[in-house]
Amino acid sequence: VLKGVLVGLAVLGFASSHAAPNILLIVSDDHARAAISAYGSPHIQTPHIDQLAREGVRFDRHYTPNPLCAPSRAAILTGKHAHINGHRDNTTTFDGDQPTFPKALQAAGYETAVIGKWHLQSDPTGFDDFDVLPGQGAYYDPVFITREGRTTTPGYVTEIITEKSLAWLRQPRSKPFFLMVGHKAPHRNFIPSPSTWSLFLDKTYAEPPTLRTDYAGLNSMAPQVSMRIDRHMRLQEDLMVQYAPPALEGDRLAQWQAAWATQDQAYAAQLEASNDLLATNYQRYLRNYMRCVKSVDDGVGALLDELRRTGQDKNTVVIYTSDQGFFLGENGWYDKRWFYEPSAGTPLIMRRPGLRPAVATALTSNVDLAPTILEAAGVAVPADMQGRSLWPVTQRPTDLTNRNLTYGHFYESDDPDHRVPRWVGIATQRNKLIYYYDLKEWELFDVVADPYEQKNLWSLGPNATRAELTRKLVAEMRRLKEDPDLIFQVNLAISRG
Ligand code: SGN
Ligand code: CA
Repeated sequence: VLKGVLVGLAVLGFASSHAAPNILLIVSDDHARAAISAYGSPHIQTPHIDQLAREGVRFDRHYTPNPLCAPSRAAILTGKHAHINGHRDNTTTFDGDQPTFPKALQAAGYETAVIGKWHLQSDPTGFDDFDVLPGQGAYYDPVFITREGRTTTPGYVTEIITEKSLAWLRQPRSKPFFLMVGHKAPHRNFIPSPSTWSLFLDKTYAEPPTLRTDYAGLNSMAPQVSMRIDRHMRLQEDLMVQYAPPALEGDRLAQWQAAWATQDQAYAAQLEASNDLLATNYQRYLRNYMRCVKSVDDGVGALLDELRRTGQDKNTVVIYTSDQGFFLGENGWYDKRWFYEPSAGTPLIMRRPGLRPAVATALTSNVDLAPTILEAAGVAVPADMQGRSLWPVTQRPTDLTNRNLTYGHFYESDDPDHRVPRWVGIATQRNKLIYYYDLKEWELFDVVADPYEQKNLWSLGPNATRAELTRKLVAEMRRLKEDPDLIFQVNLAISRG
């Protein structure tokens, strides 16, 4: 560790002129890039996340290797892929005995805490303090788990997590801190705060060009998955028509009902007038999702204000990301799991004091966060971490231009709710190659010419690009020590063309 610190101090101008920096990592849940104005969202203004982007590095090709909540979080903590850290799906209990970056920070003298969404079933390890939601947590009157046990906190989850985080930041301390703030929002079922119930009523959300795709260019499961905004969103629990969160009773229930009655009527009237369930549901879905995002952005603003008020902004690295993205109507869908851009593509913004703002187009992954944070702290990165530090980009954005590939693997095979087929895939600057190994089907996209990923070029037959990409996929699987049986299957499928 000492050697790592010395190397870190020698390399980093920032770290050598300051004490070890504080680190604030904010991880929201299912927050699509398309719902952040810094990423060009037509749907919402997120001024506080935008401020981070204006003052930091915005990563435009950042991905989660496994577009599902718990595996993505395990990848963040360990810097390793699911087949190495053991966390392949949402039903697994995280092995908290394995090395993680919070443990390494703690060993290097950091005070560490995690507040909010955790979703890894076992109690957090590597954190001096934890105050986390059980499982998915609740939007209203959530239960939190600490070392002392479980308590119900009245109120709205995003605001409570922000308040708890502010309180933790205000505790006196002599050590540098690492705080991981996990927001539940804007996760399904997109229940907004009383402060946003009546927002965006006049807004009409632009429909993505693929809202009404016929799936003709895609794999055979794409038209069949249970992710359709018109067919699968539940009128009450998802669209919140004639619905109220179970926790609300008495006056709070009456207030909810008063605020929603006219919105429910407007929904019914729009449906009646248009006879277009997809368009009507889409508007209703996006409005509630964006309300949830608004609370997350406000929470980011409150934390940034607190750092500024205390002068800690000058010595704190702030990172904003999500566990993965989310479909906001692309392919007619909500939810995630696919390697397609809205789902596996993930926001990542990183600010450090004194940084020259930049946009990074390198292909990066959630497994890179652990080594990045360790390097930022001047702590040696364990050799077996599979991610690679993004910290150099905060010195010279061009340093990452050699990052030209990212890997993903989705494992869930028995989920009756969504039915997304398992896959392995790589993304490069120009292409995405996906192999659905249960379907034995391939997809190859030119993401530059076809950013909405509608034209599967695999069907054009063998060619040089295809040969090169399949070679790269197998090489990456070998490098990452993937299951040899799976590598064998992939090779076999390639040889059969
Ligand atoms: C719940 C949601 C799903 C979501 C999974 C996993 N359904 O089951 O929409 O994909 O969680 O999400 S809901 O009816 O409970 O809202 S994850 O982010 O935790 O992976
Ligand atoms: Ca998630």
